[in-house]
Amino acid sequence: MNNPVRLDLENGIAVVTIDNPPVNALSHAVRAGLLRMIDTAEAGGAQAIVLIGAGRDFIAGADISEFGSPPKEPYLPDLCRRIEKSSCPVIAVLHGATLGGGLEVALSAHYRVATQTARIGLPEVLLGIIPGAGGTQRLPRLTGAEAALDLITTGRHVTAKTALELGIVDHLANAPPKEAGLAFAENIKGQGQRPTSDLPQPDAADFDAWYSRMEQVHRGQSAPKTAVRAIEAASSLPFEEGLLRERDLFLTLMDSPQRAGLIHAFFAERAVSKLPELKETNPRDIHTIGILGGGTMGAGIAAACLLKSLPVTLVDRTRAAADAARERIAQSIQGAVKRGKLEDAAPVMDQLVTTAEDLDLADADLIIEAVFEDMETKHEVFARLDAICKPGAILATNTSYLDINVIAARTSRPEDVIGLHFFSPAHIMKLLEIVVADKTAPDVIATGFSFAKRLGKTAVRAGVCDGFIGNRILSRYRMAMDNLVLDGASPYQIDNALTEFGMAMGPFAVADLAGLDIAWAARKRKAASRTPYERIPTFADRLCEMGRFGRKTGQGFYLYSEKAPQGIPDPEVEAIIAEERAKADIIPRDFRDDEIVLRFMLAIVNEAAYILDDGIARRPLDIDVTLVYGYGFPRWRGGPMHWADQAGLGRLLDSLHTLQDEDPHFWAIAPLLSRLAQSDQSFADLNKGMSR
Ligand code: T1G
Repeated sequence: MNNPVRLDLENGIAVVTIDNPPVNALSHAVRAGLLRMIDTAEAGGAQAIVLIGAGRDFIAGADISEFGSPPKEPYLPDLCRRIEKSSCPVIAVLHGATLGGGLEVALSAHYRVATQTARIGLPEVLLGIIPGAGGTQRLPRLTGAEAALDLITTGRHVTAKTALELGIVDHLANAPPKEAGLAFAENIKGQGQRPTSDLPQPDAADFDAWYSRMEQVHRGQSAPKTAVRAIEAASSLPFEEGLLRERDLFLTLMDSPQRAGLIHAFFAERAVSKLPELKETNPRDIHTIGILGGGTMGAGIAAACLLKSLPVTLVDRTRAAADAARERIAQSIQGAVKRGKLEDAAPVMDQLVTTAEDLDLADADLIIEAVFEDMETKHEVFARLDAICKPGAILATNTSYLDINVIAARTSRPEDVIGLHFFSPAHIMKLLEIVVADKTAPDVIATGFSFAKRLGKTAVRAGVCDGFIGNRILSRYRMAMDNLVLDGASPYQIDNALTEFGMAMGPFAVADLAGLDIAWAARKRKAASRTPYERIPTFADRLCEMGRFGRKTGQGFYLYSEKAPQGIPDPEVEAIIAEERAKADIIPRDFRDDEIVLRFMLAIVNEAAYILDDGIARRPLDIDVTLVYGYGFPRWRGGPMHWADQAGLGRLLDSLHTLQDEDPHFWAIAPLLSRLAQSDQSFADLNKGMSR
């Protein structure tokens, strides 16, 4: 774009409009344009300057696609200083996204007016950085240190009304941005400039307490605790020195792998829905949802739909089962009320019909089956749905590993069949795997993605295989960790090493939560097809034989009690493991935490490379988003494929070769990984050109 900033004179007032779609980010051209227009307005003797954004947003912040390239002048902090020192009074009109550098521009203006649409915040910590253009120095001068600490360390957005209460804005307007700015300019005529930097320093807060809280809450992350130090500078240093301190801290974070990981995650989660078939196809209309099966998953999916105002008809086998499902759904909706997500449960519950009559699904536009995970049962269900549902209805299965091609073949309309794999609790977890079978029609895929968006979920396209993307990888890293236990590591050391690495939970704590009986049943089911090389976690079988199924039975790998709801290690489990090792003639050895983490990551990355080669995931970024949103992988590491690129594929390949010597079958190296490493390519190279 030639000139993304323009100036219009309106009765002696310069209206400067930033027009850089989609969100008016502060690209180099915008920064340069703003500087030029401030000069022009002053030279022309404007009485005031009104800053607005074209379209919905004021400014959504720095242009983060420029991060990682060498910065170009004018730099944002200098632009902000220039605005603040302008010889004309400057009024910023905050509307739509007014975030990050966008808010920093507004804080440098002399007056701030907000319209009702404004979403105001400094979300930099979510990108692994802190505000770098005076935000940590100016905001606390307006709001006090406590409120600034809260806003900057959470990165949360506030409404115009809250911003007024906090002292961030001077006035709320009920008019379009330009009119609001011009009217305000009239009102402040003759009042001159009012630089935020002239305001008194904020009082000190208990910065050390904030710092330790950030270390605890955001384990492993640098940005939130660094933000505390920057805000501390606002109360302890003169303004100019505070700016320099902020700059130093900001630049260190800009160079960090956490920043690179979080920016990768930001773009990856937007790229997952950029698929050729979605560009060319319109989704089908979805007004009503049918759900078959009212267990944990079915009820969770129903709650997810209801919370987004989609009417649901839920069918279970008996009236009593349907009533129980209604009760489960009501609890989830009540939970949303308690969490402040919803005001009143009643109108939401009014959109729900629970019944034992599957003919009631006849009019639904999208039917999601969430019955027992068993192929025979699924066959029956799909044959029935095929007979009942109207033409054009989408028949979805929530299976987490069964072959959807086989399920689709049971219907006369395989093109209408798709997998919608939700994660439990379905009304809370953000990930939805959209599993595309061989005959699924493109508009059905498009509908899956638009449905996910409607539910506020992040959808990833997956192909059909045992476990799709996520559970296939999970099963592989679980096996790697089980093998480590057999060889000498304790489940507690493994969980600890991986949570230190940043995983939300360790794999053994997760297994306890999911129920050890589930994996036990899967092991039994797969026993016949097991290869002779597969190692069996007999210690887990032993726990199950003792009725230790995890949290639901109060004991699994951990012991649970009212006093220790998160579980504590159990020496009895370690004794059982030792016995099983002895039976298998294994001489246990010690593993360092970094060896554990490396094996965990290699198991993921190697399996992911197979998944890419098999076409189950189209791009590495789809795998990154799956693991971050569905499996508690630390977002600030960008996802496993991004991690692998950072670690260096050549180095990882070397480590895999060493492991292959130890266990050639488990650690058989994915050809894609060798190809990439040998040609000096990365997973990021595979993402390129595939996300538009
Ligand atoms: N830079 C570049 N592109 C951006 C962008 C940004 N800041 N924000 C959004 N986009 C693109 C996005 O990739 C997508 O592109 C399109 O805009 C629409 O976004 C010095 C260092 C603004 C609330 O962190 O939170 O300022 O995919 O799909 O749901 O201190 O985007 O269509 O090609 O998300 O309506 C701080 C990040 C930067 C804001 C809009 N700012 N953005 O949400 O649409 S750091 C942020 C958002 C900074 C200074 C620092 C959201 C949104 P495409 P979208 P949306």
